[in-house]
Amino acid sequence: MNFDVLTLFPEMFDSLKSSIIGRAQEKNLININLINIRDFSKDKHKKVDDTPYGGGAGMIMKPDVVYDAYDSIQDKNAKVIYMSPQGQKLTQKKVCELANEKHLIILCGHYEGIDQRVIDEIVDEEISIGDYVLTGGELPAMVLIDAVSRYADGVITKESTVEESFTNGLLEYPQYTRPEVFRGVRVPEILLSGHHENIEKWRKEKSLEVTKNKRPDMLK
Ligand code: 4GY
Repeated sequence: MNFDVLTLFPEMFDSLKSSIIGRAQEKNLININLINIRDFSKDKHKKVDDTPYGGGAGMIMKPDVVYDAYDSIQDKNAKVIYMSPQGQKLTQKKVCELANEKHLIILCGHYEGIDQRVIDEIVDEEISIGDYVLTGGELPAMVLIDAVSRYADGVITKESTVEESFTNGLLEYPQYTRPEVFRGVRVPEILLSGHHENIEKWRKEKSLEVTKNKRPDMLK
């Protein structure tokens, strides 16, 4: 799985060096290539934005600079995704679909956004991580990379992607580890029984109960 990220703030992606995604990169299970859009400014002041035609607040990212950054990527078959609150909502189903792509290019806007002409020219899909407005597309891009990378071979166990919440339409059952008694509360006795069938039955019941209580909308 290959990700190219077009951004004005590549340093924001440093957190992907940590934990599971960091390890996945070290093992070459995924590849994340950060492209600084500012490197493609032709201007001596490295200008990447300008005031909006028609007036209004803030700055708009220039289409020529964004296009040249995109054009520096050779693969014209890669899917180009623009992170925006106007996009289709990201779901586990969408994550799973994107995981089947070999190469994703993720475009991150900042300020008041990007000139519409370059969006229309290069973007295949607009994706939103939720109905709220952020200062840029970088955090959403990291959310997408994290969620999609979990499906790349070897990043996590197959069981973890198959048994998790949303995949089976239910929330996860509660989990416990040592000690057996914590602040006077015992671990559910059945989990200590070693009776795998009963444990599986209990977990299914708990999944259903948790979903009923926390996300009744998921059962409708
Ligand atoms: N929500 N889901 C989101 C966002 C910030 C100005 C366009 C979101 O995906 N992206 O809030 N993005 C804006 C900032 C340019 C993107």
